[in-house]
Amino acid sequence: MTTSTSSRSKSAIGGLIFVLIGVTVVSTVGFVLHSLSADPQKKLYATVNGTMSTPQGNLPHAFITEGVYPDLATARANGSGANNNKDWVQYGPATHLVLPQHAYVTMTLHVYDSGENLNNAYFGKVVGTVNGTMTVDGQEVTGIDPTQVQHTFTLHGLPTSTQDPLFVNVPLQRVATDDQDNFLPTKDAGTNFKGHTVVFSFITGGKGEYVWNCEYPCGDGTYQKFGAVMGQLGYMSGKVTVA
Ligand SMILES: [Cu+2]
Repeated sequence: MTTSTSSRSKSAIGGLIFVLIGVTVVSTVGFVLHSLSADPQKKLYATVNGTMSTPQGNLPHAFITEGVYPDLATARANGSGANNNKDWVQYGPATHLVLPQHAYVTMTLHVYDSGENLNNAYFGKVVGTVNGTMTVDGQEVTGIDPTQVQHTFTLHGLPTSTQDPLFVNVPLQRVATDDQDNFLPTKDAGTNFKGHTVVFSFITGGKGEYVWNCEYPCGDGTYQKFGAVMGQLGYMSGKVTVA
């Protein structure tokens, strides 16, 4: 009798320990995944200023500005990269952008990096913007030479999503370099002649969660230049919340 009670309580304790281990494993995994996907910087909110008349009626006109930098020092010199610790190419000051729903969004990118060839010429085209165009240093274009790209801003949804589709691709014109890899001055006063200014607009639908990334392989050689920076949130990829 005593034996059977004690073995029953032993197996109850064993069961409890098993459950506790299970809970610990699940919460540790959850915590790790959560911290890996946490925003590396503060969110950047688009500011609304006036309205824009569009085929979909008068929409709030929202503005948002980001920079694209070749390294941490250039990012910091331009007020970006405060929370970044890797000396990598990077977008800034934020990689989680918040845009208003049903709005005409004008995005300005000041871009300071050099570059090479795209591995997929598709991303050299402007896709999903108003009129299918962007301006580069004030000149309207529908794409750029795929050998002259520094990075891309490619905004998209997730395949399983039920929210409104949103796809924008903008290739960013590289800054030319001399044969010692020094940046050559540009003609763009908006970047103090150190980069290019890229402006484009697109129209948001309803609320949703989207992601963006760079489609120019700018990482290290781990896998076809898709290693390092291309695999870490907060530099060449991030989130877009339409709220
Ligand atoms: Cu990139």
